Amino acid sequence: MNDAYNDLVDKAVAVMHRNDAGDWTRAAPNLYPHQWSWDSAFIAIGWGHIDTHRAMRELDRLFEAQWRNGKIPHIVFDPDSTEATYFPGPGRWECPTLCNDAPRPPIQTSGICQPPVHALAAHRIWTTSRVRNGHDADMAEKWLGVVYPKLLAWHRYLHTARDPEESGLVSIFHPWESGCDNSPRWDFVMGRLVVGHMPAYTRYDIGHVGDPSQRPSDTEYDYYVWLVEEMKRAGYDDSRIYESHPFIVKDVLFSAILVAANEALLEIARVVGALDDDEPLISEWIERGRSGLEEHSTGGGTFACDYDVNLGHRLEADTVAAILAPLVAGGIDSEQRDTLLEALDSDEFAGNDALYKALPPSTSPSDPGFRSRSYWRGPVWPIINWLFWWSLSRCNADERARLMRDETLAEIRERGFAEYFEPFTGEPLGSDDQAWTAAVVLDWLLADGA
Ligand code: 9WN
Repeated sequence: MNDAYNDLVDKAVAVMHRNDAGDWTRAAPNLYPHQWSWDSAFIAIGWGHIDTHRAMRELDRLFEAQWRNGKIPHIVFDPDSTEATYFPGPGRWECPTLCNDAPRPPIQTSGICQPPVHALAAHRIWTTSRVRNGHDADMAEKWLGVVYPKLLAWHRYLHTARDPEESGLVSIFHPWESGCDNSPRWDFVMGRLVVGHMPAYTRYDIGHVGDPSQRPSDTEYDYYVWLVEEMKRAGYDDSRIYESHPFIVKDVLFSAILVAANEALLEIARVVGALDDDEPLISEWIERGRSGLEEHSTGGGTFACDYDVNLGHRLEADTVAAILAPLVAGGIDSEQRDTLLEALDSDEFAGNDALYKALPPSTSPSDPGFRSRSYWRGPVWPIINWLFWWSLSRCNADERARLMRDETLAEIRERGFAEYFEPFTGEPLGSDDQAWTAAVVLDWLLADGA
């Protein structure tokens, strides 16, 4: 590790400790005072470089809230927090009242899920522990045996309840499930929603961020809350939701992450001795996922494209997901890889000379939905860059992967541990002290060979 970065490691560790709630980590101090699913997986990777046991505990606490049907909820609420910190809180979701699959109080969760990065995290905690020392490696290996069935149940849920068509692609029921909430990817479907009568609500996010232009609009929030009300009416029953829900979308990035997570799961199955039993199933999931992505693509099978299940058509938007999804899913040939790299380094994304750093805006500046300071409509996200780095390394684009890592580290060193950054000025946006931003810094700077 370059000495210039020692200081950044110390700062990242301090961010992790400031968000640490004991056996789980707040996604951010005020804006996100609970445990979020995909944040928690990245955060666990970060903890893996500080304390293997704490990393394992992070994911254990998330899995303790796993639904009976296998779903990992997108939020596990802090039992000591009040409703007046984050909206919607447990009182609005009403999961245990409406659905027998939801965990019982005192565990309280939301009713939706987020991208399945957990098997990747579990696998990475184990590989990190092997570099740390023999004791940690033994402990992590035993732990893999405990989490393996939970991960398998989670992936099974996604491949069945969320893909009844067996298309290989996962259907999401809410933009929050994508993790890329107000991305223009969802504008077409969201724009057709008709919001009915629902109880009034108060947003707390704007109070924490201050500047509303960095967050989704009130209209977008009404849509979000309305979709929650629709799922509540269906008792969070996936097959009932599938019958009439207005937002059923095949999300290519979510699906690609599931392919990569299935590959990690296969490796975990090998470590825990479950390969003979489960390999055929997991391999089939991987194959199905890759062919689903190929089917739902543009540019001669290269760029991934989301799909509206209700209307049966493609959702075209110029966002990083189109390039990142095929890279994350892997299994591409060198010609496809080069086409994707060319798109990544074009004017539309990381090759734009006006950028603060050579980092891809979440939405291309030429997309009509682009807004440079608004959340997923343009800003640069460190965890997206980590996913780029990880998948570029996997497809032998090491130099490109290093540039992605180094530019992101430089931005964070200069501008702090923000949730996201304005692409042209580097202005830190959203929350300060975002835990997963610190976690990817730790992974980049402390992983063996960094
Ligand atoms: C809704 C916690 C989460 C991330 C998401 C990000 C944002 C929540 C919100 O924050 O979403 O889930 O209230 O805006 O979009 O990716 O997991 O960091």
